[in-house]
Amino acid sequence: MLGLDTAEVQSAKHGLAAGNAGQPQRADWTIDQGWKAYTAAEHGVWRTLFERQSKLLPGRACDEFVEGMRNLPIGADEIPDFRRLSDVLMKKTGWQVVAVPGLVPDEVFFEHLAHRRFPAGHFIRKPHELDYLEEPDVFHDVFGHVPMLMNPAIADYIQAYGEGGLRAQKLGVLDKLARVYWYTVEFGLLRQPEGLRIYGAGIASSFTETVFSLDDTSPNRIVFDLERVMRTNYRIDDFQESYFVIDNLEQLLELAKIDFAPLYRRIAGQPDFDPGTVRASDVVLARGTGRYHGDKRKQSAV
Ligand code: HBI
Ligand code: FE
Repeated sequence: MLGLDTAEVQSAKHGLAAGNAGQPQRADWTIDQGWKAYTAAEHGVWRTLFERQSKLLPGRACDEFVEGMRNLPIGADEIPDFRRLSDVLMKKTGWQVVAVPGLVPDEVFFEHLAHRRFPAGHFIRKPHELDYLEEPDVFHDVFGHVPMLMNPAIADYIQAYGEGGLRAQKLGVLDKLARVYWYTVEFGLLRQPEGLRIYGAGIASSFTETVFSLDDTSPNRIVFDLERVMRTNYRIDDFQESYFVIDNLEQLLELAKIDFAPLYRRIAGQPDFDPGTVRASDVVLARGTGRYHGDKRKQSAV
């Protein structure tokens, strides 16, 4: 290994791991973040993403997100160091951030969450992928999720999701529970006195969806209802057709206390809803025009 310094070894690992998990070295799929191996170009991508998102989020992200961000060692200059994040998070809500190569198997993901460890992708997207990527990278996971983990309600809720995920897997109903995570932790909106605000990490880490979710007339904005959401399919490859809105983060804590088993039984065999469906029983805050996804469907039909 003479002549190969640690940084080079680490970058070789980055190259291998980015977007391609391969065989995990540890059973829990964690890896070293390899912070020293990030290149100037990688820190530069972080800066680009950080700066444009930081301009957009005031007045759009919820107060809890803004406060969490303010109290964490997350800035424009460099990709954050997970150890420093964990030091602050641990004191505040008992969470840690651990590095993973990308998506990990559901069970591994749930085990981490159940133990208040948030698995974060260690790689950063390439300059040509600023607005779309398939696997969660360090910008989505750290910029999007970690500020919310400073909030005690979200902190407990995500742990409960990890525990609930393990149970749901055994019951064969994970698809139902995953929808709840999707429409809250990833794409949730919150009603605050000044108006609708973002708390979902999938939105908060996306330049284009931040604007679409709040300002576009296309999507539906519907008051969150647990059973309704459990029955609603979602889009993984594009903006959501519907967003579900809660009134405060403590509502999520209430959700975490519910025994889902009877709900799973009740909705078993009932039909699922398409992502864009509005039901008569919905409390609709804004009925979407559906224009955005309608146009796309027309284009792909040609
Ligand atoms: N792995 N790293 C990572 N991040 C996720 O958000 C993630 C995952 N594995 C599975 C998964 N999410 C979801 O499919 C579960 O929440 C159902
Ligand atoms: Fe996420």
